Amino acid sequence: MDRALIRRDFPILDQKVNGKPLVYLDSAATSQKPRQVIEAVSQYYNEDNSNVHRGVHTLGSRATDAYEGAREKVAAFIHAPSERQIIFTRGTTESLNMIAHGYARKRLREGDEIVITPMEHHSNLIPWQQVAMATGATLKYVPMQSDGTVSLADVEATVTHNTKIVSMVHVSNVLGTINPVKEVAAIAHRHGAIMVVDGAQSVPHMRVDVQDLDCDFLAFSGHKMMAPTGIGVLYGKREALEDMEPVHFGGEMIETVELFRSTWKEAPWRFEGGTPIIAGAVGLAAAIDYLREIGMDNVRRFDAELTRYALERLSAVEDLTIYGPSGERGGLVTFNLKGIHPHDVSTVLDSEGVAIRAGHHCAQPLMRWLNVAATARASFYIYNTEDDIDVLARALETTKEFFGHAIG
Ligand code: 7TS
Repeated sequence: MDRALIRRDFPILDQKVNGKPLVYLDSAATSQKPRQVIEAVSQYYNEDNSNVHRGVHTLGSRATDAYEGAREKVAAFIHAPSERQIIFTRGTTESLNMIAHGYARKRLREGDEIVITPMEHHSNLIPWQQVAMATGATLKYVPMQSDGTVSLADVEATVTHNTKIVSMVHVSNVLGTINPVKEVAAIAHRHGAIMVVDGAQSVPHMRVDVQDLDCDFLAFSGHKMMAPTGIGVLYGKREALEDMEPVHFGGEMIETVELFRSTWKEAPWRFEGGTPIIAGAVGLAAAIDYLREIGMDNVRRFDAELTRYALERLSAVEDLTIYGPSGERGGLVTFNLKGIHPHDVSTVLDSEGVAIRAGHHCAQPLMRWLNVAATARASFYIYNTEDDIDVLARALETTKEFFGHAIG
């Protein structure tokens, strides 16, 4: 596979920003979309658009086939035993909230424990805070090692027989840490707890096999894996889905409705109240086709190679601190330039055409753990090249010159 060829599939990358060729290094926030995905969505609206499940007309069945076909594609992509275990949601945040409010809130009692880590995105933290407050359960944190990893010994020491839920990010959106979620799931299960995996940064970038991980729930977003915004996935084991209540009530999810009570369809449809995100699912199916064509092992290799190159190149920039583990990590590099606020770094980089993200990255407890107010982050995907990293490194030197007085 040739990165230059892949890049040509992404029309948005072929533009100048502030007079400079665009270098897009913010894929952890959202990825760009290849024309194959844009065309699939456009074709759906041009030729097949209709509501699903209720139509007896031709367009209605075409839309239903496209939507349910996307579900099968997602199931195969993460190796789910059945497409009935795939619930379409708006994204990782909604998926995690559905677990917290549809599953955990009903089942947890005072004295029960929910175990997470300090590196969680707010989406895998605030829903658990809410559940803990509503049920009297306790929120516990597995401590982190100084390099931003989690040790299995610490997981063993934190999880007890009172633990009902362990929820962990697979790949950290700030540190790039790849957590051993398969081993953590085994520990959780030994204590009778379920394992929830936040796959927002892993599913787009590596092969994720839910049966191999043996997780009970997996949440991820389409927009970080080349699909449109507004579509996401919640995978659940059959038993876990049986134990989960819907959180969205209304059309589409019902079996029979009487004046004072109603019954629900079976999973996954009982969890998809209202007209679903049909065009989003069509786009997600096209994105999966695109990723499978490249091969997830190749995607992972590209990320790893580029990250190695970026770490090497950025280590050579004086006064730059890089956060996160030095070994195996996801496709991103988070850093700070001494004496310069990351928002200022990002502003100067933008004037050079380089798009990175600055801020707390929806991980304020992690910022406190790192003892910083904010960081800058460059994140990669298969359309990035070593040239992009070289432009970033040069633009960081320009930033230092610009703020020379600040470093002094
Ligand atoms: N979990 C992780 C690990 C994430 O990185 C994100 C989004 C989410 C959950 C939430 O996903 P959403 O699609 O529901 O918003 N992360 C980022 C980021 O790092 N910068 O912008 C969004």
